[in-house]
Amino acid sequence: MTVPTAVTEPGAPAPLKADDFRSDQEVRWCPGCGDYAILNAVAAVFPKLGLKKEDFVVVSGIGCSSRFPYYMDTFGFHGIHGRAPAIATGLKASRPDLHVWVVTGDGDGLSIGGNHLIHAMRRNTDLKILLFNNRIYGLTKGQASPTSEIGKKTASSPLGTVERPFNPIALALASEATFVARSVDVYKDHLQETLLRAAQHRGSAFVEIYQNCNIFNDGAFNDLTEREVRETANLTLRHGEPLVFGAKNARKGLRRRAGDGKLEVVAFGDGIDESSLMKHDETAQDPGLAYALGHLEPPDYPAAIGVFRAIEVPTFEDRVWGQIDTARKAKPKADLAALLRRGDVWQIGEDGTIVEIGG
Ligand SMILES: Cc1ncc(C[n+]2csc(CCOP(=O)(O)OP(=O)(O)O)c2C)c(N)n1
Ligand code: SF4
Repeated sequence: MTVPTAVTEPGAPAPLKADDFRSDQEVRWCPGCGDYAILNAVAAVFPKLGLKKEDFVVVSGIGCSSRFPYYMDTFGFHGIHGRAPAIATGLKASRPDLHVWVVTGDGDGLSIGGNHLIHAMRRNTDLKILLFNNRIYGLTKGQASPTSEIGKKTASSPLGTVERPFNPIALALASEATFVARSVDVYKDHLQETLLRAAQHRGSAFVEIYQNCNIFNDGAFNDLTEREVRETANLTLRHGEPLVFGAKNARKGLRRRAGDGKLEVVAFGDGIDESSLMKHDETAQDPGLAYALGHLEPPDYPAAIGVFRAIEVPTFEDRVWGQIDTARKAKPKADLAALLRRGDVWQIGEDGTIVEIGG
């Protein structure tokens, strides 16, 4: 049940590098797809964990993003649509020593797989769950997904979608994930930092990654990522620090509005400085502020990126193995074969005869 330890013993093999985690498979994503940047970030983070390649398993569902396990030189499992969390939960429960990562898309994880995803997080299974959010179904050529905005015209919504989108951060918080974060495919350093934090967390670590699908939803995150707007459109969350954003000479921040308590943007000056702003507390037991931060978006607010929540509670597999240990101690001589044969059990012989072997 222990997490594998770093390879530090004398005579241990040389530390691994990002390239050691890349497989020899031809990468089949469209040129320019944001998935490449995420693959590079994951390959850069894995060696930092000091584990062996065979300690990692990457589990996916179906979608462009779910091709991920082929491109990593680790163990991997390309599952069926939406079922990566279920497969990963079974694996982690039976082999808690493995470092299990789930790669899923907004369609895979939030539509057909929504139920599986929320329960993996509710249980606090020690999984690192990366949700590639391109707000579209990429693999099936551009249908609306559960994160597509209202009015989005797609192959499946020619007049514009009429459905309200999911907010993945809110969903993860409501499911009681113990680590909830958001990053962006093109924010190389931020993405790596966030993935490393997720990797080091014990429990369900959910990371939403805004990912550009340049073929079917190009520019979906331009209002954050374009150079001219980056400084004002992004609020980077830092534990214990005030919620500040904006250009150096035009700093702004967030505070609670008197009266209704809603988050409001205030500009520095006229008595307003860092001390008048709210501070970010990723360890808060009450996820209320994290929930509000997860909903902020341009143009009225900056979009929050970083770690919204990081709390420690026992993991699913710790509880499962704790219970197994208790049961084993209570009945050290339990006989599984006898248990299975208890009651009315028959064996059918090759000649068709039935012999009663239980009861
Ligand atoms: C049971 C089942 N239903 C539907 C499909 C068709 N299908 C394949 S991938 C996909 C959605 C993929 O979208 P997303 O998870 O957002 O991944 P992306 O391709 O954008 O990375 C769908 C609906 C399927 N493969 N299996
Ligand atoms: S269709 Fe979109 S998500 Fe899929 S590989 Fe191409 S660019 Fe990437």
